[in-house]
Amino acid sequence: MDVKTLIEERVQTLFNLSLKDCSDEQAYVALLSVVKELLEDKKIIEGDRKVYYFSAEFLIGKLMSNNLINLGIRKEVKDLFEANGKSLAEIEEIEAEPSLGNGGLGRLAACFLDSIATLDLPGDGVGLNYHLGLFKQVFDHNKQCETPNPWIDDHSWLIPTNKHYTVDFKDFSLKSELYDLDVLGYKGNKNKLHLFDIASVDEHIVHDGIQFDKSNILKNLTLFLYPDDSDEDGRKLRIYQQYFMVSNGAQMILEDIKKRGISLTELDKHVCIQINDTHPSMVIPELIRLLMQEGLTMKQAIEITSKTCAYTNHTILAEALEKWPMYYLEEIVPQLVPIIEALDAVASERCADEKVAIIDSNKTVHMAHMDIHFGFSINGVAAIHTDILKDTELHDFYKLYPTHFNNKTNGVTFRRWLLSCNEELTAFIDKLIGEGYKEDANKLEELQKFVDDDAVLEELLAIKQTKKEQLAHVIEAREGVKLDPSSIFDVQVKRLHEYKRQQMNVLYIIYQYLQIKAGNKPAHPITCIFGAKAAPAYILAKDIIHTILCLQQIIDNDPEVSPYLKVVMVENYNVTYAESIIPAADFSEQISLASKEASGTSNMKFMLNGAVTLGTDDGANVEIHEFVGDDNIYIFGAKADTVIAHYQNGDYHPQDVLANDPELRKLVDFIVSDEMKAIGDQECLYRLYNDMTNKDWFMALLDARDYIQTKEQAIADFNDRKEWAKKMLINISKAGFFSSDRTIAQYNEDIWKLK
Ligand code: GPQ
Repeated sequence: MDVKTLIEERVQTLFNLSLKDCSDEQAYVALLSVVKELLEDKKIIEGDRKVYYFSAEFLIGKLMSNNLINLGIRKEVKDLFEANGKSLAEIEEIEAEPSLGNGGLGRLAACFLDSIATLDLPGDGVGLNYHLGLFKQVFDHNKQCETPNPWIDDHSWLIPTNKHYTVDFKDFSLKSELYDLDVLGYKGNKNKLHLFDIASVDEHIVHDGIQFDKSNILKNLTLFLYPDDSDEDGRKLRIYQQYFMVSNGAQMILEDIKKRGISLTELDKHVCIQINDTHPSMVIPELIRLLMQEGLTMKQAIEITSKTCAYTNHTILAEALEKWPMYYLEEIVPQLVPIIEALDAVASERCADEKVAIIDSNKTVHMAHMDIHFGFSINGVAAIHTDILKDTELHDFYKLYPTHFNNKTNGVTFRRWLLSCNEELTAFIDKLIGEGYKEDANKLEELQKFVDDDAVLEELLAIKQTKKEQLAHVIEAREGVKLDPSSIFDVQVKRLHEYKRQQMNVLYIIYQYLQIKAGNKPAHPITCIFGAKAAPAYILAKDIIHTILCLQQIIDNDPEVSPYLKVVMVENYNVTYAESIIPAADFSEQISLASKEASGTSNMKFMLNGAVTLGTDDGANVEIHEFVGDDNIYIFGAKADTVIAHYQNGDYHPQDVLANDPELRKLVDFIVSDEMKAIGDQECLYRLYNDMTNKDWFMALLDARDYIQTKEQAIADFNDRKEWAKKMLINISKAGFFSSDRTIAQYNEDIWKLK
């Protein structure tokens, strides 16, 4: 039966209505039920060897649109709804976005699952089923407040399974429940995302935002992703979560191997476990423990585990490399302690230097060190990132294991970040070069032949305009803020972190504000769009949000300024929001302090959608720069080696910069001006001001001047519409390398070696 008939009949059976007469909600429920069945009928990708991607986060976004695309039926369904007076886009809105991730790391995991299935490789995700997600961000009095983000309802895609495992902690054991999500490849077969949970979790213990008793593990284990770890109970809860995730995953893998009649001594020939940053690192001692339980010697178990596990590093920020006091592990998972001690002993035989020790002299366990000593591969996520790991941050390990280090520059799935979120651009590209690029993204290069074709350039600008108008509608509906779609849409959307330097963007806004007040209008009106969540315990990040929201208010209320400058920070930025913001962007802000952004992935999504990058030579910006050339990107700021030297010499002081640049001082001073203090919280404003003027650990002042000048140049260039459209076209045509299909092919070639 064709899909149209299936849907029509389903509405009839479920609601006794015709598609024309049913509500959008009813249409959604019927569509969901049909699509779930189509997924169920898909074959599971098989192979002798399989990868398991262990990750604390899977920021998968809504699934309907993606599933329709990968089933190859989106157009049919869209037409059917249209013929019945309904909009597929509106119906897709109804789905709640799963809240299983935080930022780039989690979104990368989701893109990877899509590409693994698309390349027809056997590979499953392993994670946790957080009921209330990270948190839902709401703004109150220009401040971020956190509330629960429930997303599981009767219409979720989760598939209950009958699989259960027992996970032992020191004081109790937990029986897990496993929920699966189908991950369908583009016009292909499927893999699974396995999300572990327990039945006793109780959402009712949450009060006053996202407060709850952090010691009540039975009720809180899978409530939230990244529970506040500013106190000891919070840190211990994270260990409970991590061990629960990896023990379940490891048990599931061994069960499958045994069922297939394979000897556990052959495990590494059939399984590869990719450890996504350090959150799942305890899988190493846990797998060793389980193998020993099955009768292997410790030596055998260590050897097999080392040949099975591979580690991806996503950061060089020392504070993001997890370390746990040994006594936490003794209190929670004492069964791992002798194994970790044994691993530490083996590691120190290989190298006695404490810098590479697993357990240091303070009895702290360094999770990344365990991964590197006892995994067979360690990779960074962009060329410059891997180089910095080798040369600086992990240099001592590189000397020990030079052949284990490799780079895998990140990528994004074009199914979601072009086909699904930008139908207009997709249709236009189809018309210009055919659909081959959907299977082989490098074919986007063929767009180059239109670089002097005026009609093509004009159409590209027209599509961007359409996407900007659509975004303006979304933002008006959701935030109550009216945007001018003829202004430049300048976008910085990402987690709020000092190293990403939203505070430097703030200085630009203050600069522009003061310029306009002084009678100097910008070359083109500009709208600065932000989206960012701050970790609940990250005070300074919240101060930056407060400052942005105060500026937004001041500018909104100033008729002298608001026709030329607008600021909007959207509430609860998430994947769904990104899908309307990214296609509408003119400028892509990628302004991290060089050396600090491991890769970035929004930079890739923006270029794919024809935005031009304003960025530092950091992360994957470096590779984007190489691909598009100097004329099609705006690079500014200190280079990574300069920055690293400043840290090594301890010779960067914001006061030195300010002493030489009175103009810049005025911008910083504005943060604590009367205007700001009249509407803002003085404590927050002064805390940010004092930090920026006395510490400025991520050197925003160092690059601020260059940043402002570069952005002014970009605004001026924007006015030459034809030249700008060429930049857009070249960015799109060079985006092919950043498809996660390429990234996954490389993981497979160098690390996983699946069929
Ligand atoms: N990343 Cl360590 C996160 O989103 N969360 C984390 O905890 C860590 C890294 C990001 C990183 O900041 C980006 O530069 C990368 O593009 C992204 O991981 C994926 O590799």
